[in-house]
Amino acid sequence: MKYSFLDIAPEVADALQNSRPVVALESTIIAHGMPFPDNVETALRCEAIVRQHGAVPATIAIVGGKFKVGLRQEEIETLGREGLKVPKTSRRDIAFILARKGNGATTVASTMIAARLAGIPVFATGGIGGVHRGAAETMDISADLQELARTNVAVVCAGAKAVLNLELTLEYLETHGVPVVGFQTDEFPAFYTRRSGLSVDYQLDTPEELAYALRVKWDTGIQGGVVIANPIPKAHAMNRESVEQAIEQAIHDADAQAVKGKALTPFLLARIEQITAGVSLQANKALVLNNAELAARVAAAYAALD
Ligand code: PSU
Ligand code: MN
Repeated sequence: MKYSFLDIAPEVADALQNSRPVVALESTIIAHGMPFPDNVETALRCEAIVRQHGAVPATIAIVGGKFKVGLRQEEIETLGREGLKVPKTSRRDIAFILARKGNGATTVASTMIAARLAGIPVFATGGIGGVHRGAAETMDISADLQELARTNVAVVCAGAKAVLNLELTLEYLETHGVPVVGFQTDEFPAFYTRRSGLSVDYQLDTPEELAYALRVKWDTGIQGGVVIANPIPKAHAMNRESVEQAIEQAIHDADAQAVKGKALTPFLLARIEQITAGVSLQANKALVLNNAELAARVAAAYAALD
C-alpha cells in the first residue's frame, strides 16, 4: 500500500523510530462492540493504561480515506458517538473505504493490517472473531482467523468471543499454523469467563517470555500472527451458566430476525448485554483493559530485545 494511505500520528511515529513500545488498539469494538458512552470511556481508559505501562497507544481506524494510526481523542469520540453508522471494515472492505475517502471502524483483521504497515507488532483487543456456532451450514468464519494466519502481529485477547464455537476456532487456528499462547493459563479463556475446558498450545507466564517467543517466530521467518490469550480478571468473570443462557437466547433471536454476516457479532454482543442487564458490558470493559495492560508489558519487553 502506498504511504499516502497511511497516516501515523507524530507521537506514534516518534516512538516507532526510536524503538519504543507501541500498542495497537482497534476501533470496531468502539463503533460496533459497545454502546456510547461506554465505548469512548473504555477506549480512552485503554489508552491511559497502555501509557501507565510504558507504551504509546495507537488506536487505529480509517479516517477520511486513510489508515489513521493513533487517533486523537476527538476522533475516538466521534467514532463512539456515530457507532453503527461507521462501516465495520475488515480486510475485504479496506480498499473500497479508502477509495471513497470514507471512515471505517477497523476489525481485528484490518487493525492487524494497519499495525503491520506501521510496524507495530503488538495489538490488544477484547476477543478475536472466529468460527461461529452453526458454521457447518452458514460458513460464517471471521476473517480475523485468516489474518492471524498471514500477518505478523501478536493479538492480546481474552480468547475468542464466547458466542463462537471455540473448539472449531482453535481447530481452524491450528490448521493455519497460528499459535495460541495462554498467559498464566493452560486453558483457552472464553471471553466472559476464564475457562473453556479447551487447552492452549503453550502457557507462558511473563511478558518477557512472550516477547522472546514472538521474536524467535518472526526471526525464523514464520509468517503470521500469534494469539496471546489472557483470561478476564477473576473479579469480573461472569457466571458460566448465565453467560451460556444469554448466548443461546441471543443466537436464537439472531436466527429469528435473520441477522447474518458482519452484523451478527455486534447484534449478539448487544443482545447479550440486554439479557444480562449490563453485566456482560462490565465484563467486556474489564477484559479489554486487562488486555491493554498485558499488551503494553509485552510491547515493552519486545522493544527491550533490541
Ligand atoms: N472484541 C470485542 N468486541 C468486538 C470485537 C471484538 O470485545 O466488537 C469485534 C472485533 O473487531 C472483531 C470483530 O474483529 O468483532 C469480529 O467480527 P466478525 O465475527 O464479523 O469477523
Ligand atoms: Mn462473520
